[in-house]
Amino acid sequence: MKHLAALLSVSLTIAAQGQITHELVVEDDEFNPPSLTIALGDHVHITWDNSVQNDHDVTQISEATWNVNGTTLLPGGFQFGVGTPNPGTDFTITPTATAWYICTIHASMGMKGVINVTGGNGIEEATAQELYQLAPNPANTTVTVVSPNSGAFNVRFTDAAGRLCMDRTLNAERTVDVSTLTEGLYLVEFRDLRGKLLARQRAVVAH
Ligand SMILES: [Cu+2]
Repeated sequence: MKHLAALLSVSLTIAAQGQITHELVVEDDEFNPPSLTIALGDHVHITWDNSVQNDHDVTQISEATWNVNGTTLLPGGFQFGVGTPNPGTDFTITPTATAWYICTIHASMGMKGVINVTGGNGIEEATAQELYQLAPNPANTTVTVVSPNSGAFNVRFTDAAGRLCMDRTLNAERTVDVSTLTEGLYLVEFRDLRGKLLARQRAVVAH
């Protein structure tokens, strides 16, 4: 518990200092990336790709509207780039809550995106990156996830080529068998059961 308190204190400092700008690019018929996860206070810089030929806008809508491919602007929401293939300028937003957005022209064909904002409603989210740890690392046959999360969550190992090598749901147990993984460096993602990214770490497997 003392250890956890120390971690929390360090992590809160990091969370308060680090404001990052994430890039969001409008391309023909898609937003890249369509899903962004940012920390509270981070900025999102929106630009149009040079190759864009058709009109696309970036319009914030409610989650309910997003779910049914609707296009009604959220009251007070952001809207950029209406009526032009390229507005000729860029925009920076600082969402304080999860933002669902679409292109009003192409929402029905799936030109939709979401910006998830973590840290707005719980200490676990704000500090997740530092609180989800793997030990030992490098790992030989098993690796144990050290986390403040007492509930179930997913842990996914992706190799250097981007292949998903393991996808496990951890309930009460926190130990993962890595004996079947080939040696190398893995990206490890922790996600809640709805698929939302909680944290990323790197793990080395060496037998
Ligand atoms: Cu569009």
